[in-house]
Amino acid sequence: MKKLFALSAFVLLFLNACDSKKGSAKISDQIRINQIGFYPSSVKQFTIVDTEASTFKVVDGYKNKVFSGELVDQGVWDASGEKVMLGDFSSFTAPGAYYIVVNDTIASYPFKIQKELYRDALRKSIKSYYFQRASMPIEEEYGDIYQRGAGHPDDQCIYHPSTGRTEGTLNSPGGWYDAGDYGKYIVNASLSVGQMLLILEQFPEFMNNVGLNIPESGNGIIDLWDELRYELDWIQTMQDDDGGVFFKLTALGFGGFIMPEDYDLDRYIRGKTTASTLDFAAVLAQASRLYKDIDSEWSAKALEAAKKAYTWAEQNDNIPFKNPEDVSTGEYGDSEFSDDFFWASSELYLATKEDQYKVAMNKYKQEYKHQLADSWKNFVRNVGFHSLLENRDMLDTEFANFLTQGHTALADDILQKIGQHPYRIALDNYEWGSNSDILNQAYILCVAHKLTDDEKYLIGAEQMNDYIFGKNATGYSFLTGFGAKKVMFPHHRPSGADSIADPVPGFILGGPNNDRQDGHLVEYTSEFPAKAYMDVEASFASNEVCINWNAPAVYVLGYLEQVRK
Ligand code: 9MR
Repeated sequence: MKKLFALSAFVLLFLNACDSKKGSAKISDQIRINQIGFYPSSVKQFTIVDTEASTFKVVDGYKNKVFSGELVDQGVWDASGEKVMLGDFSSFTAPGAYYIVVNDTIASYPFKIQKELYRDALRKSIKSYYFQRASMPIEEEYGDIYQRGAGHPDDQCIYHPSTGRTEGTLNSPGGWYDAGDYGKYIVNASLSVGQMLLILEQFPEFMNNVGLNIPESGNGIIDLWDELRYELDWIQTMQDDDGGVFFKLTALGFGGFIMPEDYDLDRYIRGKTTASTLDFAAVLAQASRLYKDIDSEWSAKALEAAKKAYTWAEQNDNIPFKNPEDVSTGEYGDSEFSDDFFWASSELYLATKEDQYKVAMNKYKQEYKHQLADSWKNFVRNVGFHSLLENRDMLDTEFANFLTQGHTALADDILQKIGQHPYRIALDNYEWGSNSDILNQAYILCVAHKLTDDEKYLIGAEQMNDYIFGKNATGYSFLTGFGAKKVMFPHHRPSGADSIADPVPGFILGGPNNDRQDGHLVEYTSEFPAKAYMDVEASFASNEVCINWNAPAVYVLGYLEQVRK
């Protein structure tokens, strides 16, 4: 937390300095810029809306003009209803703290140009998972002012009638809370861990330098591995003796905004499904491969569990999940399983090199379609692609080339959209969790960069990432605790109940959602899709946090920190 205070103090000092020195220029929401800033070598762009101005200046904290440039008209953006101009100062590379000034009257929020730009954001976005840990206290030593008691022992979870059982309980402690609610859901847990495993696979040495100050720190294992393991160990408790995997562990409803330790609703286990079983198989096979050298015993057990789950899913290949009538917690509804089969068989093949999984992978050959990833559902398939691409040397050359071409074609589509978009993003649909769609597209571009070493993909990933930190139609920085225009009221039970003004740091918010499923509770101030976001606690549809929204942020920030020097 001390760092957070230091950062806020810096922002305030800087803003004050700006106030006294920048004449009549006032900080304005009209300028939308990444409020963290830019690496020296990055493309540096911002938007300004509803202005007649045609030029801008980059000014340092002492009012010295260090760069001037032209604003380029982008027309009216239908999704925000604003006339957008774009400014670009990429050729300015000197490290320092700056702001944009237009017409000598309006100024942007301050930003920096520096190396290791996202180190703190990366650390905090991973640390947010520690704050989501169920069944153990968050101690002051690790959680600072966000310390809290242990919530949800989950040692005697009741089998809901949908499991077909009438007696006994399940011991299923640990794992992370899914989101602003206290549920634990296998499909989303698997996806989130699967996405973060890739950064560890690609850059283990780098991630070894990203210390988190969690209870396991100092045990000789990379902290991110330990954090993921906390979730993976819970995931394994959800497997039934026959290999099938229960769908979720939640109360019957969401419950109020209280701390985890004050929660006293009964916790239920819901029935086994095809998707939960396959996603379990996939992530445990992936983890078993990557944990082999760290803990061979754990790795072997994880692989056995994955194989058993896969066999169950083959025999039960069409069991969707539907909330029973008395249950209103998250559904993660999905009745299309070819993507889950694809991810699971790909990971099992990579983990075992066994022919049966290769055959299974080929069974879904017609489905080798790289997905743009609008919504978590589609990213399941991509996780399989990314693991295969990272291990191309294990594949037939023809197949490896086919996958590489598919991925770069998808990345090129994204780049083309970015090039035509006034905000230089590729999103055209604002749905639930739209910020994760942005980050997942950036994720795809990072993978394309890793494959090809072509700078254009890295630039695209950064342009998308700028959106998250303020270059968006709301002007908010969408990572809690970061940026000058901060989100203060996330739909996150501990942040709402802990009596601390600032929310728990390091969470990605859902973002603009034009479906406004919470419209009966929240008065949205804009009719426009790209502005369908409200920083109010009640807004579960636009202002919640979620483990699968943070996962691509961890990957993208980790990738940029590793690659951008
Ligand atoms: O991210 C999920 C989104 O795609 C769905 O439209 C929405 C409604 O089913 O649920 C979202 O996931 C929520 C989950 O069901 C429960 N925990 C909070 C998740 C984020 O809002």
